[in-house]
Amino acid sequence: MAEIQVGIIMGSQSDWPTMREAANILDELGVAYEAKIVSAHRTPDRLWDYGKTAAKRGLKVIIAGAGGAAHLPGMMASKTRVPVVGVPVQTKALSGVDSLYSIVQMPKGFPVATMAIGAAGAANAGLMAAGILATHDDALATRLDAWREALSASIPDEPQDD
Ligand code: RP5
Repeated sequence: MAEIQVGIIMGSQSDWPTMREAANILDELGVAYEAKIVSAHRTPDRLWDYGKTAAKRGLKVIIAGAGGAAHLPGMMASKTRVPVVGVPVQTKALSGVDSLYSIVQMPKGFPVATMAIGAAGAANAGLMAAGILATHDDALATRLDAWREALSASIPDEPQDD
């Protein structure tokens, strides 16, 4: 089995429908990943252990999604040098602007590469992780180029009536 180089973590089971978009992209591109629930507030010890061991376990990118007071991506970035890609999960109360602001405005020294709110952001997180890995993986780079070309080719020249 391929070595797991991407960790997808999320604050709650309720984040999975969003974060699955990242997993779907990685499946399409043949990138091995793990998916775990790691909550900054509900399971802080789990967060600490995950961050402490991430680099040693061979993770190259961590995709972290959370909603509301979304501290998971930033706290993970504080605990590991493995690059963290943050996904603000859309919330009912504030539509995910709360999540975005909680994730994006990191202090100097602990970056989180913050994606768009919701499903598009999660899918882009998968593509971002694949792009990072592709800098050192020619076969993946070829698959990613083909994925991007297929997307471009699927866009019609002209709009259609329904
Ligand atoms: C955050 O609280 C999670 O990331 C989730 O987006 C949000 C709500 O969690 P649940 O109450 O649905 O478990 O920690």
